[in-house]
Amino acid sequence: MIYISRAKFKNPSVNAFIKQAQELFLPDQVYICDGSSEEDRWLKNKLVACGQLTPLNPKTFSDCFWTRSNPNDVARVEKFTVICSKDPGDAGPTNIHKDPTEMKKILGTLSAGGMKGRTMFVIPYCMGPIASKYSQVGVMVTDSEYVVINMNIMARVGQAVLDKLGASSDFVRGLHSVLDCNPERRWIAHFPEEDLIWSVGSGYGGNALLGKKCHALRIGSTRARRQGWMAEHMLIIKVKRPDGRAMYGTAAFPSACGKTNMAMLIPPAAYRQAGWEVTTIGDDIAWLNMGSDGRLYAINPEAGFFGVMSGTSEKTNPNFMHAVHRSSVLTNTAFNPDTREPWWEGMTDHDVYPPGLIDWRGNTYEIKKDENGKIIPAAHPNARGTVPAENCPSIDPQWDDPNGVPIDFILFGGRRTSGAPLVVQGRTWNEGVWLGATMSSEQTAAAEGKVGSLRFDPMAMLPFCGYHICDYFQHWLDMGKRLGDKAPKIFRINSFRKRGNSFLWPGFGENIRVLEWVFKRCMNEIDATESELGYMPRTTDINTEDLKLQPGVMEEMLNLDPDMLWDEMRQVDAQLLKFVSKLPAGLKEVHEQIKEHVAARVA
Ligand code: GTP
Ligand code: SPV
Ligand code: MN
Repeated sequence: MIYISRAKFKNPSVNAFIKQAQELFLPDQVYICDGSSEEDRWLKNKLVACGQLTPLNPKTFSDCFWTRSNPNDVARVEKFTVICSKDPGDAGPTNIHKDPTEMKKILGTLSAGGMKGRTMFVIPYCMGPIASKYSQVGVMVTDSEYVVINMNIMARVGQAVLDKLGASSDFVRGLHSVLDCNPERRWIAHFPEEDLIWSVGSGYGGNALLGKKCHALRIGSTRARRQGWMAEHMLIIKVKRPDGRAMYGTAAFPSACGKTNMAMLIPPAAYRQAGWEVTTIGDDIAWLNMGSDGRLYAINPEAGFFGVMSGTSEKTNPNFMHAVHRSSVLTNTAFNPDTREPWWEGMTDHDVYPPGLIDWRGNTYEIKKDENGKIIPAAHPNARGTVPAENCPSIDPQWDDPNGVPIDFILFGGRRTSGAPLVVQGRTWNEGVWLGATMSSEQTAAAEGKVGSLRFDPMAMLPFCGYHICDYFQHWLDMGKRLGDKAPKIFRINSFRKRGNSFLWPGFGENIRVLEWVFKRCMNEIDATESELGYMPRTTDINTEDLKLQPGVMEEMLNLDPDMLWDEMRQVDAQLLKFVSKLPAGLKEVHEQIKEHVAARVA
């Protein structure tokens, strides 16, 4: 056995963990990462040499690489993502629970000798700025060089982390092996009582970059509840107004519903010229702690973005487009061998497939249609770019402030083609919690003009809450009580309402117009009308100048159709019924009140 440690540390708990992992996986080599750029370079060269990474055109994509994952391994797998708490009741109705002892037996058998002939990399990482008291250290082992180079972008990695940890045993342990990348031997298992993650059989995204969803959200949320803070699936932004005032806010939208885009929002020209500015603190995860002044402070636990490439263009998200051209890793996009550049659907206005294009599976692309007549894309729809946060032109100077930024507003939102209004504000914290707890999102195939079958995704945390969802709701209510009148204001927004096949709201940069109203509400500068769901703008309260909206569009986006609302209430009822044995009284009370108001309107 060869043991290489570039990092220097004296920590018996880390050593014990490495020894345990080594005895389990039986690698030929153990390599402890120091996170240096030389080490990163060496690993990338190694992957280029074996054909796993393709260097991109250095003139246009400097120090960037293209790679493809196993075609059976392209996204998070919720079916095999499990919470192994001792008591099944602690995982609750929204998680798949496995008995910890049994799961360890299964994983132990699968993992035994799984790294024979390979190197086991040990990655000491820190979620959050090294200097922040809110940050957390993790130590993960992996047999994937791809995971190491991605973790180097997504988290703070290496010597500085070990220095921060010192001799402490307080770190999240992560065991990861791709094994033979077999979907039938794939588990993403969490042991919240031991701060342990054990992931096998996948090498992609949230399944494998253990700092992200596994640590920062699933394990993180259980720690947050115990310790009185919040771990959320939220972007973090700063919004600056022409009068120089600034606000910080967070927004929770389900996966692929616009967080990265809003995090990097560029206001339209007239707004920019007037002095509006949005800067980015985070695009996917927020850790929220109560500061000594009683306000809620957010840090971004990540150091990079793992953003969806499909649909990303100079038009929709110029900031991310710019950021991805330097020191990034592109996974499962297509590749243009002529220009040596990556390619994906929606990169330009109209998809013009370059000749000789290599698709995400590594084959020469041919335009083919599926059984519904839809073009089979060349880039995988979940193709992602791993990008250092500091690449982003809109990155806020305070994005890595150890104290975090004080939060004024929280947005919830999903993809709703009908029914859900452009924006509504909870009258109280608890009503805001209800807006988040009952939020839902539609699949794009939802029937036009009808309330489709809604997929509920409370606070966009359905796949990420590591404990009983009702305890999570209660934790939200408790946080509100502690924050009192210093609590952020809560809103629910929807940029995806449609008429026929087209979106009613232009979204993207134009969402600044909604943020403008949110800003005014937080500053107590504008009153609102009251609806069954909460405070809403009058149709003239949202600035639509230069938008050329069709007549009646704002009315439509702010209209709550009573029948649709009632239908939604019944679906919310059915949803909450699943949690009935443990639904917090505070939430139930709000729900009954809102339902009563809706019922009165329908009657
Ligand atoms: P995860 O990284 O999976 O958590 O996703 P995300 O929430 O960061 O979503 P992202 O910003 O990557 O957006 C996903 C898709 O929604 C992309 O195809 C975007 O082009 C599209 N999208 C984002 N914002 C808007 C919007 O305001 N309006 C419309 N119509 N589409 C949007
Ligand atoms: C999400 O699915 O919400 C993501 C991508 O941000 S992953 O890192 O794979 O979870
Ligand atoms: Mn996400």
